[in-house]
Amino acid sequence: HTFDVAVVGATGAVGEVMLAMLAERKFPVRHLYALASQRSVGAKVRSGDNELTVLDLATFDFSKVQIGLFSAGGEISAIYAPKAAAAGCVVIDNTAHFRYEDDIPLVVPEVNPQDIARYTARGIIANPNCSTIQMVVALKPLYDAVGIERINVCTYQSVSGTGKEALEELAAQSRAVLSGQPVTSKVYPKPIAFNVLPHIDVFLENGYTKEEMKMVWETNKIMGDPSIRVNPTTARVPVLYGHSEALHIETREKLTAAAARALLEKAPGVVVLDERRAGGYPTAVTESAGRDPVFVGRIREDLSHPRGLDLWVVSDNLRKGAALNSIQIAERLVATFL
Ligand code: A2P
Ligand code: 11C
Repeated sequence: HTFDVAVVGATGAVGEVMLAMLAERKFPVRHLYALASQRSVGAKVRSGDNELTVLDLATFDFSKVQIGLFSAGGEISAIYAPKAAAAGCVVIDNTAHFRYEDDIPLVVPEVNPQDIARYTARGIIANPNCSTIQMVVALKPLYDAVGIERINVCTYQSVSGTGKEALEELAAQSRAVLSGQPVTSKVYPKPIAFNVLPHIDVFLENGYTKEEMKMVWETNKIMGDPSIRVNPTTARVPVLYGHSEALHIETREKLTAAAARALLEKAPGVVVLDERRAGGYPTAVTESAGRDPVFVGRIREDLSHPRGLDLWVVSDNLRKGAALNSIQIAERLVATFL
């Protein structure tokens, strides 16, 4: 059985990885359509050995496909995802637009695969935010064992989370700094090269940013437990690919670092790298960029809390944080429902 698939936002940072990973994972594709804005019509993109010509999203007939992988921004999904669903295409949407609606499942296959079945309500499945995905993959085995009351998390997020323009801005600013030229910022409000910005997405009334509140809302929804309290600070760092996170959690029952390590070592999608020596931990550049797992290190008991545990969690935001998670949802969808 094979499927016709459209990638919406095929020229973008996530879309390119979606095309590559469909080929890499041998997803059973019959016809693959690369869609983007009118600006890109006629451009060439690759999926494995195949070269595809980009088509205009605005005039595409979604009755030609059974699956649509959307990653062209929330405003595009708002318009085109319902149209595609009405034409009989199941949409897997990588934007925030539908995530918080009750009748839209929000899925991380390692955590709540059962929710995929609820796609029938609207024909849309939402893919969570990258920083949430890697956090819940790492926390699910600990949650199942001892419960989690509270999560304090600080993120160190790469610029590819913003998109292609941000990758170019970091490169251009880095060159400018190193050659003594003036630095100009367009994508971010302050320079990102050699800097850290405590700001991702827009500011909300409660003083948190939307990226931070995504981590709260999405964790509660994916874990199916509104009692987990989540307190995030999200920061942008001058890294190209891969988000890092320092998690400080309070479990319901005491869990030792050794027990947590044993649980994480057999958890799906997780690789533990925790050697308590120089370099014995995962980083975005050396372990995670271009690879699939959620890497976990620095596992230790919190000195300041009797049921506290600390973890360092790193994953490629374009892969497990976006394209890979969407394709894993699609793999389960076709295996069970289509
Ligand atoms: P395009 O390259 O034609 O602008 P990124 O997240 O890396 O910035 O990429 C955004 C993706 O969303 C690109 O593929 C971009 O296509 C696509 N996109 C942006 N605006 C539209 C639009 N109005 N219609 C279709 N695709 C769009
Ligand atoms: C970032 N997390 O790193 C964002 C990108 O809600 O899907 C993904 C935004 C989203 O900038």
